[in-house]
Amino acid sequence: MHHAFNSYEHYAYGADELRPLSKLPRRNVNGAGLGLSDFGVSIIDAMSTLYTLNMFEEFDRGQVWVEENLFFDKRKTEASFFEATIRLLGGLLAAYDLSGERVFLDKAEDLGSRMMVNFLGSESGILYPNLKLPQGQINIDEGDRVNLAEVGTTLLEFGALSQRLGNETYKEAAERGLRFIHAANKGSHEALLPTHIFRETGLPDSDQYTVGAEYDSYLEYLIKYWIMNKKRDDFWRDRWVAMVDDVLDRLRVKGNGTAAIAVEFEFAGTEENGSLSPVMDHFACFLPGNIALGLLHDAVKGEKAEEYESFAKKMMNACYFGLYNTTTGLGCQSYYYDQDEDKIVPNDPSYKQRPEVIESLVMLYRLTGNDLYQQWGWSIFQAIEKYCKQEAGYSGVLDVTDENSGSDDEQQSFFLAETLKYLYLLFMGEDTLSLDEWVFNTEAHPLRIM
Ligand code: DMJ
Repeated sequence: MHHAFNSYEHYAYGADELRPLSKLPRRNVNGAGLGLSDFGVSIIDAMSTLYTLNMFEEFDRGQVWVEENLFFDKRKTEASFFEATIRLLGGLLAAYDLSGERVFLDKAEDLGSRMMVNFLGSESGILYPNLKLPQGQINIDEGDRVNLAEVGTTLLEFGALSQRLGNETYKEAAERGLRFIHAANKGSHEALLPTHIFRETGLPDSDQYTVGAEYDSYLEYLIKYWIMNKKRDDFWRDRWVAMVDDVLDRLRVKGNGTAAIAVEFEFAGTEENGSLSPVMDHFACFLPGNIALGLLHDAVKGEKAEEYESFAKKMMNACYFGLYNTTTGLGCQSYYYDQDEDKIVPNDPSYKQRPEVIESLVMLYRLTGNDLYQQWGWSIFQAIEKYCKQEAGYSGVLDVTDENSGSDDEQQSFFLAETLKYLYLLFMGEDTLSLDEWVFNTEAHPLRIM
């Protein structure tokens, strides 16, 4: 973290990210759709990790930067609502919860209140995903089609904002669209929705089902929101259980434990046009950890809990061995499991510093105490040291199957927020950001359970 963040401070402070090879600032974070331009994303995303790792000098400099430079009424560009929520709003709220410094809550309130227009513009309450700051307008030409990760990843941040401000408006806005989606699809026998729905009706507009990209954090937040609200509203837990059940029924792909993966493994594939294809992307690997988190909080009990735990462990195998069993020991972005040949074929061989596998290792380690999960995390860390470390910071690599494929010249802000934080947590005792007291948003920003 010292090497990554101090390099960013030296070469790119205030820009969204560092280009570690070029030693230049990267001015635009390309997340889902539109980027976040010059919001100092790496600073805000790093704050909760800096605090957790006792890097208080860097944290204090970050606070000064936020006080002096972060103004949401001055930006001219559009931003992604999703990225602004998870990186900026989540980062500010976590910095507030950890440090108690009021400026972070004030900035979160300023941002959150400007984002409200994206909820209020639609009759269903399902949000418009393109954020315009500072004009505060929705783009009514965006079209009527939205993906569930974008519309469903709001509960924790807007819920937390409401709790801290004592103002229900934010939480109600976040809940309204999701309750609408549920009501609109109630007659359907399946809880798992496709990746896309219509904003005005909440009904499906796709026949693609996945727990990976475009869906992931919608599912992730249901159980986390239940936990964040001290398990008082079972609606959210019940939605999560119904969806996980559907994943196990419909998307489960079983491997027989030979060839590339020498252990029993299972994963959630992708269904399109009614047929299941055994493709696993890195995003989907949040799920073993998310299930482990639900189990740590007794979201299900008895036989169902046993079934969930067994699936989570086998999916962890599929994530670690399927993605990370490579020449470099770095994880590819996605793979295809050739069931006939019983072999793993990387689909996209790039390594993008993603956190999901390490996040799940932390949760499974906390659930089981099995230090195998630490060993896997340690070997990922060593591969990062060997292949990603540059003179300035850390980059991704172009091809994990080739030791000499070269760097992508990007140090992702989520590498600071998530990948390094989860690696650290994997080797700390369970009292460090205890899961009884904290819930992590999808960018690994810890929010205090209040
Ligand atoms: C992060 O911004 C978040 O984890 C998000 O949920 C998915 N994409 C990246 C990391 O892969």
